[in-house]
Amino acid sequence: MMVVGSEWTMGVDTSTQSLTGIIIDINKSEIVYKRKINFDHALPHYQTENGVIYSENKTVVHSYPLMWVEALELLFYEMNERGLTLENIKAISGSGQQHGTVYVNDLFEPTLKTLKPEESIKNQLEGCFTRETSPIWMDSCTTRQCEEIRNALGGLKKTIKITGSNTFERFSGPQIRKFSQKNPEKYTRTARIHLVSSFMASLLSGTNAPIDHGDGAGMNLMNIRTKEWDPRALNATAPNLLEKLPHLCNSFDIIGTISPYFVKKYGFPKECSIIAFSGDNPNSLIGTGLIKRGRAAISLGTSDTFFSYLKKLSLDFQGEGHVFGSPTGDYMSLICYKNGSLAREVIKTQFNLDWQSFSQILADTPPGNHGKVMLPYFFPEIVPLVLNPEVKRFGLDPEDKEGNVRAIIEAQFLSMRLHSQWISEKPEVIFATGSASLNKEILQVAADIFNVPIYQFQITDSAALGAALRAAKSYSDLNAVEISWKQLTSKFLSIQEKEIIYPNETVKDLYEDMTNLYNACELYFLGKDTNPEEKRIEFIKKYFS
Ligand code: XUL
Repeated sequence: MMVVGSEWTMGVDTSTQSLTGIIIDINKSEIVYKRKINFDHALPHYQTENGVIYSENKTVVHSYPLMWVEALELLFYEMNERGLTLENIKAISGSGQQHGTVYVNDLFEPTLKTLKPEESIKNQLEGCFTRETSPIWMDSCTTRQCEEIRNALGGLKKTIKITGSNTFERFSGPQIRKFSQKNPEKYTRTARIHLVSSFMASLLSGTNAPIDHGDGAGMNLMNIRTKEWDPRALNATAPNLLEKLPHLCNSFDIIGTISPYFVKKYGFPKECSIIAFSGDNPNSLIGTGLIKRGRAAISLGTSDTFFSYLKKLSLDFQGEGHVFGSPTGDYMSLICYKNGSLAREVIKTQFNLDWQSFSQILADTPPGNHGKVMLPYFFPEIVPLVLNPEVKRFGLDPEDKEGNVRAIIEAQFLSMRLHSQWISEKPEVIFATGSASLNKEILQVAADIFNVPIYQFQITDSAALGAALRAAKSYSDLNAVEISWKQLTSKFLSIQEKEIIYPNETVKDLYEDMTNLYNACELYFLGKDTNPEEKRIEFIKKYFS
């Protein structure tokens, strides 16, 4: 193919706290532009707290679809202001926080098709929603609906076999069911129910966009084997649901070209391809180069996730983990924690620390924390399921600054190690992404607990980068330029590698024992086992006396 001018692709990630755009030059293998728009700061009129709005008891957690729309336009406006040649952008893909649902009426699509460049999209879309706010992944108010759907599908095992996951409070199916039960009239008027990813893709393509298999798997509605909507799951969820859902598609499908609105208003080329958007975790799989066995990633963001590439479908019948589609067309496993960065922030703020002093404490305190253990349920937790948040400390004074800092970080990775044991493909290396992955001392704790090397990247926005790489792959395929996932990701990721953090072999046994101790504390908290105090004393005797 003859190369005329620069060839750029773009990834846009609509996450919980911000919207990030990354542009890559696919011939020069470099990042041309990166910008993060923080919702609280850039769009204060929505009055969000860390990008969301909480109900009083924190079980209902929503956000504003129009805020995401405004952030997207702000991103493009700034790109124009910076003098970027948007004509070079040949393809765009995107990423969205998973599970969140957007409810639009029958005006949505006709409005998208006729957007006027002299007005903002936000103003033009104002009358197009049947629900002004969207329940997002942090919402945990659908326990009843989870139970109802699970029972209708024949119980836990069957639900997992059909949809790839147990029913979870944040998953789209239970959320849709609750909306249809509480607001039947609004539900009836809903013409389409989008995920955050397909909603954002709809804006760019100017039409109701499909849902890809990666994000579709996080709904309890898609059959994980056939990758089609499962009629049993749809019937168990809400009436006439099939007609309200977008089509399903491959993550690598080109779903159209960019809507004329963006061509006229910002100068995108009219042939710019829009590639199916996907969830942030499937995008991060590509953005961290997880395209072969033996590799896993931890993403330390608003949510902490642990995920890995799966060549073959492998399900967690304990019901804690999930299997989603991978953008390569295979599968990925994932476990997700709500007590990620927001929980770390609580401890940091409580002791008036900055990240530097927080890290220094981690460097100065011993692995094993003198046997002090914390179960860090500052917010409702997903793994294990804790709906009524409570922080439980074992041998740990709430005022002990050093002890609490080390305890929260150890707890987060001990829990990941413990609850990822169902994943058949064991990691030999772990890639770290998300804002907290900048913190080397946090990663050292992870390396020691998992006893594997951790790779730190310079770009911590793996979801946006993954989307830009996915756009590059589909664009190359379209132009018959052969490039494998491996070639593509290594071109961009090898230059991003910052540091490898090696595990300290002398604490291997200590963390083996501490994982068992943590398990005992957790089981006790959940009412499934006796008080772990004796085990804790034994642990202290073995390692600290
Ligand atoms: C994954 C999950 C979160 C969101 C937000 O199941 O709920 O990771 O995707 O990042």
